Amino acid sequence: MSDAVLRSTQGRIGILTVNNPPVNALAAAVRNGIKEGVEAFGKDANIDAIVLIGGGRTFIAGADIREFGKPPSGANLNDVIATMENSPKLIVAALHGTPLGGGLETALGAHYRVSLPTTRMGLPEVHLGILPGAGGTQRLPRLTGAKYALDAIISGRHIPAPEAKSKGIVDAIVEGDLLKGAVAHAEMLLAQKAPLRRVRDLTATLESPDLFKETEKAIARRARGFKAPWSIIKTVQAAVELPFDEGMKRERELFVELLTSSESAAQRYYFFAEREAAKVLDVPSDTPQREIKTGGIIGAGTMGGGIAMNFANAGVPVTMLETSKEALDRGLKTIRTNYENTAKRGGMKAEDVDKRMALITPTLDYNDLKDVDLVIEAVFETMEVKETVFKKLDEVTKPGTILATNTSGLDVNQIASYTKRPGDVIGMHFFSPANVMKLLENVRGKATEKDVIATVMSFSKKIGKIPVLVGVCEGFVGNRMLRMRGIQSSYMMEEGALPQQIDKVVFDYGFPMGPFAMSDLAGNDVGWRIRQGKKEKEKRNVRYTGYVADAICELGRFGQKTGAGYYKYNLPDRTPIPDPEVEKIIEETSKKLGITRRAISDQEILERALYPMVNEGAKILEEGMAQRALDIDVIWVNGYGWPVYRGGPMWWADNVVGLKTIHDALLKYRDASGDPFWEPAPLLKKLVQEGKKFSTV
Ligand code: T1G
Repeated sequence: MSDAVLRSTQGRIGILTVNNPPVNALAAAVRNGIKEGVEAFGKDANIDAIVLIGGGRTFIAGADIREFGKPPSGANLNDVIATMENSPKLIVAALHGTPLGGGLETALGAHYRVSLPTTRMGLPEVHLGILPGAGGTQRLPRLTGAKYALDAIISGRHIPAPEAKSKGIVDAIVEGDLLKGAVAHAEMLLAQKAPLRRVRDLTATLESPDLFKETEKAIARRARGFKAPWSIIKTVQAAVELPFDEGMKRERELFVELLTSSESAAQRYYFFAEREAAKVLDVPSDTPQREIKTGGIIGAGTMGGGIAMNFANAGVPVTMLETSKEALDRGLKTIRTNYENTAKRGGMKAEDVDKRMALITPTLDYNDLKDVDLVIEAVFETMEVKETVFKKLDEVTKPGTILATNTSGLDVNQIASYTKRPGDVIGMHFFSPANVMKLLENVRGKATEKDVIATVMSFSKKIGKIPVLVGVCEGFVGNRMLRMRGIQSSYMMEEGALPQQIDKVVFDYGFPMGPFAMSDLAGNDVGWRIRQGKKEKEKRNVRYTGYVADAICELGRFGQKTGAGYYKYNLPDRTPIPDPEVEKIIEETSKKLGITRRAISDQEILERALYPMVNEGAKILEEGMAQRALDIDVIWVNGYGWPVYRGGPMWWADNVVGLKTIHDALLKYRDASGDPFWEPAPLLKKLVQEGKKFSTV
């Protein structure tokens, strides 16, 4: 008997406690332990009922994802659950923490379920590119009806216990000591001679005959490119239309199909990558951290305001500084409007709007920041302004205050050099809108102290962000790689492709939109001013990328905000419409550049848009600007819309395309264009020679 499932008794109640920290994942030993425990108590004349409970912080949080793809060992989960369901002794599952996936499915195999009020349960397999493969798609609809089950399984959301009770997923909410409550509940059921109620015997009600068709329509946009949501619809349909065992067969077929798909392999990789990215290789997890009880924000503009909201959302008081009362009032007004809109959409309680606003203190005086623990500067992106701000912060804030800059590409080491405490300076690059976007690129300067890094990485999680640590280089990781796609997209436009063709290829690959629609959204004038500022056009032996972009900007085509950019827009409708005017500008530009336009295939567009990003990723890795390839993937999936079912640029290169294919294609384009832009990164060459992957770096 392994100690993955501990057996004990209380009176005539047998207790099975799952003991597999940190989240009681259903590893083989756990599956065996539950099955053997139920069978043993089933034969034990001194036992009348069984309670299944999780030790530690949660009931079973699902199958052990690390076991996927490995040869099966131990009892099959469906057999374990069938053993529970067919047990001669009444079984009560006692739920706390996060009973998820196979964990909730196991609980649905019990005859009754009780839960703490704080428990959050669900079937989130869709986030791993699969579906519940242990009866969840057949049993949940039998408890809640098809409509609710379909939404719960397609969204993969965590269901709060009170809602689960109202839907019949759990039978009772237990306050205080869960085990005591569960044993009492079992004894009450025994006293009532309650039946051995099997969920499989219930009927899955279909609330409306068009449910499945309507659901397909409803999810079409957000489920684009994913496989699992569509299979989930088929499984719940089977639950409604087929007898239980046939429905289970259908579930198994579709489960195995998804489990062996590249999409699920990518999403399972990403599950662990996101967690690994939070760890810093040379900063141990027990590194002492500085306490962040209060914050300060310099700048109440779009970024500053959004960042301040993150603090308030996490209950951390924050002081927001601006140079003028107008700017301060404008910033506060925007924040309040954002909160009020969220409350209108039901995303927060109306009374919480004032509570959050009360945590944000406006000021015009730097001295009001002297005692804060963390200051984040979000002012205009010029080094002159950064210098003024950091010299002032160095002067007024107490020793130990962490000084962070939200710059999206300026040299963090230079900014740190404006202070006498460069070890306390770090970059915290938020993405717009800062109160919504999950990604946070934390930028480690050459002097940044380890306790500052440890503090900022965990504080990032506290404010609901997914932190990734990167080094100081132009554009850090995300923008630096994005620039590569931008360069080739401009060149392909001059050589023969049109914005709508390039955007369609990138969109069909799975990005929310292509580079030109994105530029129209962000405003083409932003890049135009930067190009003019940097006099890029005059640079010798660097092929300029802005000929077409400049031409449309000179006509005031700044994008959505002016109703025209690379596309035209029938505002307020923001659907991009291809514009013959732009086509004419592009053709004239090609002529001026002496370029004979040619047909460019979608495959060439995909390669020229994405392969240089992978190559730049290799350079970033070899320069140590990212710790691991997975960090780059987390940045791209979370901050730049890389479809998660493709894993991210580095995983995709490693596992779908293959590094040799990319390497050889780069050489092909180099030789065809003579442009050193295409030179494969030394790391890529080395890995190809050694037959290795980015994941090994
Ligand atoms: N398998 C293996 N390891 C897991 C795991 C799992 N299911 N869940 C978590 N871990 C590890 C995680 O990698 C981390 O490790 C540590 O536990 C703490 O996790 C048949 C097939 C439970 C809400 O999708 O959503 O059941 O980094 O940092 O923020 O139908 O983990 O410390 O080394 O995330 O408090 C379905 C996945 C599986 C739930 C806790 N279940 N887990 O969040 O901690 S598929 C899930 C979570 C399935 C059946 C199918 C979260 C959590 P390390 P953490 P957390």
